[in-house]
Amino acid sequence: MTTSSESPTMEPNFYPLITQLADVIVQSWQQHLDLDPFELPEGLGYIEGKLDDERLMIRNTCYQSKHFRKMHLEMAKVGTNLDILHCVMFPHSEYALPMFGCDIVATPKGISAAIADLSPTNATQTLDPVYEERLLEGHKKLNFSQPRVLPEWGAIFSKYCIFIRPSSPDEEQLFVSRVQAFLDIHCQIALESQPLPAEQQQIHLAGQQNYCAEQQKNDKTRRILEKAFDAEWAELYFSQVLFDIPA
Ligand code: BLA
Repeated sequence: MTTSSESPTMEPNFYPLITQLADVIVQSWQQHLDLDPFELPEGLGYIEGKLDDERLMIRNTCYQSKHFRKMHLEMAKVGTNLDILHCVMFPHSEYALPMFGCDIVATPKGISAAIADLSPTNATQTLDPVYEERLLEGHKKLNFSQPRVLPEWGAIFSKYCIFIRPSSPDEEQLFVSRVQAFLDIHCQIALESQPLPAEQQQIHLAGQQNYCAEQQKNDKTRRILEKAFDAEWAELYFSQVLFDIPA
């Protein structure tokens, strides 16, 4: 394994939807929010490992803002057969905000999984009515031909969660436009939100802790990381980079 904070000199080629969505995400953050850099733990910004003699390359981009403790975008390449986009926006728990999360898993045959959600952090596992109001209209118009069934730990997601295998370029673009809508809605509502009284902040902190604990049950992600590195490193990466539980 080698770890380095430097970017590769060669720009890797990702599955086109991954590059497109990464641009949409970063542009949306830049458009709506005042961004400051967020430093990932030492040595975990740019990573290379080996998986079945194939290269694993992980590139992380990370920011913070007034309302978000950490906005993390990861693009990963596993050999020549698997491209991954992973993104999570962790709110500061002073605010009653949900978690934005998105994951795309692409193979040369197409995308096997595309998932995006605004996931509740409150005690009732429901979204605030201001989110409901803005999400409902667009949700009714969505029609994907290959919806996928969430794993057991997927109870953390909202009823607006999209989990699909896109079956055409049109469906890929429908997915991107829905993620764009999630980001616009989320950033706009975040900018208008005020800090909660201290006793209510605890609820949203617990909600984020639960979200991270459940996401860490994703064996498919863990297996990839364990094969490329080892179990100990996978645990470190899961708990310090992908889903670090805010203290
Ligand atoms: C599924 N995630 C997967 C799969 C792989 C990864 C290989 C299986 C694809 C399939 O079933 O078709 C791999 N994802 C990764 C890796 C990283 C990654 C290696 O992010 C990072 C290094 N996952 C998330 C986030 C969400 C998420 C933020 O990271 C949701 C907001 C969801 N990924 C998610 C879900 C599945 C998945 C629900 C399906 C799991 C299952 O079917 O059991």
